[in-house]
Amino acid sequence: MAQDAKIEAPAMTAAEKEAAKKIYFERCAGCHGVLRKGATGKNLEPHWSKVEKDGKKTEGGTLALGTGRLERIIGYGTDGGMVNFDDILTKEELNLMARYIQNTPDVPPEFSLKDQLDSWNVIVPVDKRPTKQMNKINLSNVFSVTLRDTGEVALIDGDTKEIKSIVKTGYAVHISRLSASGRYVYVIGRDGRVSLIDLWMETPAVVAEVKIAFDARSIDTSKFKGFEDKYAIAGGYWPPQYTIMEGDTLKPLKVVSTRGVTVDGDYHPEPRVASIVSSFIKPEWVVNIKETGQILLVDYTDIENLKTTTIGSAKFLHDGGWDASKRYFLVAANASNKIAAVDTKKGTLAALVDVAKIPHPGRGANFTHPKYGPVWATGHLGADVVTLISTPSENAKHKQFKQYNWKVVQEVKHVPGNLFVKTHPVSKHLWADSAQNPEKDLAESVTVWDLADLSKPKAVLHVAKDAGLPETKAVKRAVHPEYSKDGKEVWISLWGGKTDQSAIVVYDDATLKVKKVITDPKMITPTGKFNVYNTQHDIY
Ligand code: DHE
Repeated sequence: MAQDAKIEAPAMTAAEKEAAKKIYFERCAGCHGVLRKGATGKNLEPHWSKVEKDGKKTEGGTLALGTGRLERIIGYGTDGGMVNFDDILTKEELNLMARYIQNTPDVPPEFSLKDQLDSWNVIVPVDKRPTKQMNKINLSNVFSVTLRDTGEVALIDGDTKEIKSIVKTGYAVHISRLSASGRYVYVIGRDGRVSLIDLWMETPAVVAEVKIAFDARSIDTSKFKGFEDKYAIAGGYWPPQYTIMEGDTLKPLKVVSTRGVTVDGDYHPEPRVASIVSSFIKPEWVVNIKETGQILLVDYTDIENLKTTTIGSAKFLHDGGWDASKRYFLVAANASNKIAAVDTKKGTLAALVDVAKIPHPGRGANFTHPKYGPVWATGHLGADVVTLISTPSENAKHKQFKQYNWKVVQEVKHVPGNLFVKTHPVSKHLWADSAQNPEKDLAESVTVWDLADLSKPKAVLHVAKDAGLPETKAVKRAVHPEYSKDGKEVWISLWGGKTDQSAIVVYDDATLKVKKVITDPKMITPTGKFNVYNTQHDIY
């Protein structure tokens, strides 16, 4: 689109800018980036131009779109995957955001090791903590549940379905991860606040906190033999960097910037840290850098002399999970429509697989396909399929499947707007949500397939209706299937508005019947749920 250099950005008062900045951080930065250079979402700079491979120059920008058009895009979304905000933002806020993004983005401040140390707070010192489990909860079947809009995490007993504790955390916790021992839960808020929860206390509570960034999504711990519970690592969206901390106190030890050059050879000022996972076969973390497409294998044996292997893959790395053997980590390069597979034993890229639009695996799902052997599954935000990729196996019985390795062996028909797929080693089912589908009924439902026959769904379960909550106009998104430790139950969050009654619906995986609807006035906007045992051992 031609860009008229004379167009000026709409004027804004300081108060308007402040209000817009807050909304941008909370609702937009995750997809479009703080500097608005785009990743999962489009570039939102006032002017941008890029030279395509054939030497053709393309120009565009928010200024050329103008306030009216931007208001409509933000309000109603687009076919390109932009979600609608007319049910979240008021008309005035839509106008405010349409004007704000035509102005030059502010560059937020950095956040140094000293800033992080200043924010560090050990609430219960290690020597004052219990030396054994002080409660009677079956800790390995506890679910750590994000209560997104209240900045809390609920710890729910998976056996009795009782909420055992609700702890204050950072804003909109993104994920929970477990220490190697299963004693500590690490959670990270979007605001970069890390909280360490000790499950051994009589009532599990936060024992240490630190802020590692202004904007963050990922955290994990050191899980290799000899390093259990020693370190934690958390990744920042802004500033683009990761921090290595002491595992039991969260004392920040080292900050490493991820600014650098993309796989195409261009410098990027905001390469955000996406998923992080701890290897079981080496003392390493796999750290996926979104905008550059570089996968870092960070060796934590000597953090003073940090050794990192940098593996080029594809731009816009996001979420991912292990294959069944836990040797290969498969990560979505979502806006590149690819899955990158890292061989963590060799420290090399095993494969770069072309898949349908915007893969979004969560952690993916591993099972043995009747025709193609071991496969890893990913859903898609932008396509109506669940993709199955064949993964290598050292089991002699799987020799005949080698020919399929790293190929897309099947695209199972689903609907667009999928966020998470899940199965369990003892389950005969594959579950997938469609939480971001524009149709209310589909957003409120999940689909289940029989692993022995993926030709058609076995059931589409309307989770919102099954919950029996009062019907409201607002969409109650059925999101994030998570198995119980024994693989016999599947828990689904119903993620509605902040003032709607929320619920977690627990299904029997064998019969697909509702076993329990967990509701509580204190359980507001549940999203991700992390079963202690399955998260500790990366079972999916
Ligand atoms: Fe997530 C995983 C980033 C929106 C719920 N999400 C991840 C991971 C990243 C990420 C990098 C992988 C972490 C890891 O494994 O170390 N998510 C982002 C975004 O940038 C994005 C697109 C926009 C944003 O502003 O945050 C985004 N995510 C969402 C949501 O809207 C969800 C549905 C609800 C919410 O809480 O905000 C959501 N993301 C989740 C969940 C996981 C996750 C539940 C963990 C999946 C798992 O099973 O491990």
